Amino acid sequence: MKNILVTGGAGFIGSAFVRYMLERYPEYNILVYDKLTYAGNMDNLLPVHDEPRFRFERGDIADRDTVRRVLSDHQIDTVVNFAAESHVDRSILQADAFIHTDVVGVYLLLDEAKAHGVERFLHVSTDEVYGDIEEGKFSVETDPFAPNSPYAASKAGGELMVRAYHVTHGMNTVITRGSNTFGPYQYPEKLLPFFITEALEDRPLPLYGDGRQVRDWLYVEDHVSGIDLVLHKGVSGEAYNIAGEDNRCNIDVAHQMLDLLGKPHTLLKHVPDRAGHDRRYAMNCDKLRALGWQRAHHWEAALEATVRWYVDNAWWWRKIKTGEYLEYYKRQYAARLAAAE
Ligand code: NAD
Ligand code: TDX
Repeated sequence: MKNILVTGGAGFIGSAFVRYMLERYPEYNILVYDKLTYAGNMDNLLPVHDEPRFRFERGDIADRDTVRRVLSDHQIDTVVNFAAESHVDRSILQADAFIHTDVVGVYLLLDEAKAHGVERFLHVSTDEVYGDIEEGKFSVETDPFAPNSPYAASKAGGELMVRAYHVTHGMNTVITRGSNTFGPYQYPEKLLPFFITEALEDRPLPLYGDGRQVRDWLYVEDHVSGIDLVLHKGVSGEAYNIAGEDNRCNIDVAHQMLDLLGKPHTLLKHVPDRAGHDRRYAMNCDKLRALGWQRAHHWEAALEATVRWYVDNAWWWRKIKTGEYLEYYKRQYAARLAAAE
């Protein structure tokens, strides 16, 4: 392993992975290949911009010719695929881009990686492929898929193609299924960065339904250390859950965040629920632990560090909250907030 292609490396988790890998492995070269959609942001890569082992090419994983050229020009031996449309609410509004990237794009990237003779292909997936998990149960890697949102279904489709290329073509693949990730540089449409940045401006925080939906919260640095371990030690053809094992409901998370900011809980508004909203995600992570992983960050400290980062880096999110973001905000929240209880 020497020349690693990181697709989607200008996004939230991909950029954290790039920063981590360049620091941890002085012998690796990293090429980020990213379409720079609304979620891709070169500011996320500013900390590594001057690093000679870092390169960037703009492109779409569903553009076969460019993928082929990039694999060859940069003598890529390893692919780590983060590229995705990643927001459930957007997939409910319109799913075309999800099928394009998370299904067709994954197929084309895999197919070109096979043709080029890539030695290792890691695909980043999600706990959402398991669907809604009843109280007391924790998903294991062999559980059946039951995706409920168009986003989750597109991720499940991409994953199944990775599996098929392993079984049919003998490709050396591994898959990670991460849980709800939070931390610095997360696009402010996801719950925590959205609520933190809105609260900083004393704006209402739209909590879907009763706010008692449970998510398994994972700090971004623990997510990328899990991916690193699976990349190096995961068994070919296998999938690995990466879970924070911090199962908390949205309303409690929101209250804790507001307390850290010193903002009133009255900013929270119960709004009409997300369609098809999964009530609970929860995963068992013993398989990854058996490879030697353990999380380094605990909830309280990680939440505090995250809140502090958005307070200190308003330059980063203020630039984003313009143009397309405001259009999306209006489509997603205007009617909901008008109907708030
Ligand atoms: P993100 O939306 O912040 O970033 C996605 C990146 O992919 C962006 O830089 C975007 O420009 C790029 N991209 C999108 N379409 C592309 C295409 N067709 N070709 C090339 N690049 C493209 O997403 P994220 O939160 O960093 O998630 C990264 C991966 O992790 C995704 O595969 C997601 O499904 C998965 N995941 C995310 C979470 C989470 O909580 N955020 C949890 C588990 C798994
Ligand atoms: O405005 C909101 N109000 C609200 O109540 C938003 C944006 C979210 N929520 C709720 C919905 C969920 O129960 O908060 C919870 C978290 O929502 P998101 O941040 O949208 O994440 P989720 O839908 O759980 O999916 C996330 O985890 C799995 C990531 O976005 C996915 O990319 C990942 O695969």
